[in-house]
Amino acid sequence: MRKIAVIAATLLLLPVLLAGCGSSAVKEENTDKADTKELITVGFSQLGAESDWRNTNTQSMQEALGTGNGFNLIYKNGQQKQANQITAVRMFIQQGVDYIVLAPATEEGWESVLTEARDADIPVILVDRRVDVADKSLYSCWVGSDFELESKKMTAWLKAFTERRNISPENLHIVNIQGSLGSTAQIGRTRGLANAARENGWDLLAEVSGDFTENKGREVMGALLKGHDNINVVYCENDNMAIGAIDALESAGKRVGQNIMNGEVMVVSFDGVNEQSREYCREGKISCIAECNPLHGPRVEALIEALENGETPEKFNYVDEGLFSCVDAVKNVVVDDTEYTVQEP
Ligand code: GYE
Repeated sequence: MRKIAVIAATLLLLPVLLAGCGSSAVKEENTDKADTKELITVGFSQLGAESDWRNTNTQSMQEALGTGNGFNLIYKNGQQKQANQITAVRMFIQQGVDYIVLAPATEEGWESVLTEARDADIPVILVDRRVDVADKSLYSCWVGSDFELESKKMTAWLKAFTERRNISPENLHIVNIQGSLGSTAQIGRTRGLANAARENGWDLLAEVSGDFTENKGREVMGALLKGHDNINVVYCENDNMAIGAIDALESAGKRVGQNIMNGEVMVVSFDGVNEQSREYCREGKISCIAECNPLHGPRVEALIEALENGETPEKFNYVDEGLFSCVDAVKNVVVDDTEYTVQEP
């Protein structure tokens, strides 16, 4: 596809190249254009700009897939709406890009547009969340996090914390402020908590989506406080919602912290990207953060390179992640036979 474009562009340029031999200005212009032809064009459909994690992820992609590294990146923000992303992918297909990178908002509903991309011979690389399609050959590969593992680490931390402080399981009254419903991050993090609550006998009072944004986190927390008077753990599926939730808790006269048998509300969350949440974690306002690594750019760059070389990269590529907390009751957790040392953010 690219080769054809290069040949066509060169043919179009030929008269200019021949006519402009004596003029340095024309030569310069031609050299620039010739350089552009070498770039690999990537259409990147990012799902939105809802969180600090997302913005860092976008930045990582823009840096790795910049012209300096041989790419021409076309970035489209889907504003958290799948319909916008489908339009963007169709536009990339029409433009004849070399690769499509898709960070899908939700898992369902991608079959048609991914089939269109395959029919156009454009490889698709998924980043962050996944798509639920029966035919896995509709995308080349995926890079992202194991969201359920993040949640297992978090709930292992919570279990260890309650054991160290002699808090019996039925005394945990938890609300889950979920991410955008139907997204892989939400599904994994919600499932991990629901399983742990069932296994440990925790009281899971409510699950409500805060759409991964600070404002929604604040709003949902306010509503939850009106509906329940015994909440002592708030499990937020990302840091931005945790920041909003803490605001709502404090505005309602609650104290956030670890003394949950004496009226404090424990907040835990995911990401560890945003500086305010890391500061809250150092202060103990957020008791634990399961890290979610947004730096996918260099990995996507390497995957494209592999595809360019005719290699078949691993289908699923996981990033490494840890656990942050400054509550000294828990030093490490073990999940699926792997030990994770709790780190300072
Ligand atoms: O945790 C959240 C973002 O899908 C991992 O989406 C991503 C999540 C991330 O909005 O902050």
